[in-house]
Amino acid sequence: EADAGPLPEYVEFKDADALIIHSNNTIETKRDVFGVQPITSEHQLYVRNNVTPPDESIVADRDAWEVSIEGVANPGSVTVGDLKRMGVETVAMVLQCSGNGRAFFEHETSGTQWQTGAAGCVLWTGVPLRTVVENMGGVADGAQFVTGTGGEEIPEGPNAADVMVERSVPLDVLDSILLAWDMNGEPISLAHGGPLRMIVPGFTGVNNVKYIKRVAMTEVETDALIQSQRYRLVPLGESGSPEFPSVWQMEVKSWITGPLEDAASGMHQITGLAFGGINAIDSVEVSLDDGETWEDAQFVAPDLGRYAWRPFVLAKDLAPGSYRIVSRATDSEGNQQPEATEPNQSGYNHNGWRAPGVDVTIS
Ligand code: MSS
Repeated sequence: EADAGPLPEYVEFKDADALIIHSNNTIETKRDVFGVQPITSEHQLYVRNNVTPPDESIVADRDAWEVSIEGVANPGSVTVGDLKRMGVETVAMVLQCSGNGRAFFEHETSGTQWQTGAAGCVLWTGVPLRTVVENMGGVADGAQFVTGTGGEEIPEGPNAADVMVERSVPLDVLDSILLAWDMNGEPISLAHGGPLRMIVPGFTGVNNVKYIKRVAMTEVETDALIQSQRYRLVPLGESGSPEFPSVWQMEVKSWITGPLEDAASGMHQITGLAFGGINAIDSVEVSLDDGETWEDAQFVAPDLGRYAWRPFVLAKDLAPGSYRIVSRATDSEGNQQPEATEPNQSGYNHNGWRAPGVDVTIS
């Protein structure tokens, strides 16, 4: 584990004690920090940037930020100020990096060895993209994807597509997408994509493009490297290419948040978090013997909607001994976390229940 601090300047406002700093642009929330919190504070939320974020000056006059809307009958630019007059909605959503849990795969993976903390559940407020598109005459004929472009300054030239953050998601999720300006009721910080971010509920982190400057309904997926070769479920030993599935929808997942350390015998509340990803969460079980026997856990916070996570508890009177505590969630479609996740080259979409288990000795 990396030491706390110093935090890079653009995330200086964060709580260093709550975070594992892997690098300047990969910062994870410590496992014990989550507890049973239904919403993750911005001070504790993980950060991941693929390229250097834009200058702080882009959040100086937020309402003036422009986003170009293309692939509609009447394309054009709109400002955040314009968007705020079109409509507003709020969604509670798990924001989770595609690589969260990479450290739990058995094969060697390059990339940040995230454990459980490249995830958080936050509230996004913004206008539904559907409303914006209807205001501009509707989706252009033939469109099949929503393609969002990040606002980083990318030097033009033949290599631009190798570094730019541009992601395409299927057009059939258009109705759930937001163009958001607030996170947890505050203007989105630069670190998390202010002044405007494209939010695709139920899709992994990378699809939620920060400082969005262009949204296009496109016939094909972008050829940016981050879409065409990276963030794909590539079989071991192969290299990234558009023939392999894109990392899009998140799957059902849960993990234990406590106890994480040895403790004295007696009454304990086993705690954790569970979410369904693209589907709602239905239920979660806990095992104290590495999956031999399971008991139903109980949700302890209101249901904040299909895309949110739900904290759970299981009260146990623990006698002295060794325990391996694991959790296994089921979504509203009956999908259950697998024991282990099928390996993929870059270690994306980990949701196996066994590997994130916690060893605790009770004395
Ligand atoms: N966006 C942009 N513009 N840029 C970058 O870099 N990254 C991604 C997303 N978006 C980016 C963007 C990723 S990759 C992630 S995870 C996310 O974001 C994160 O978020 P936060 O807010 O937490 O930082 Mo992985 O799948």
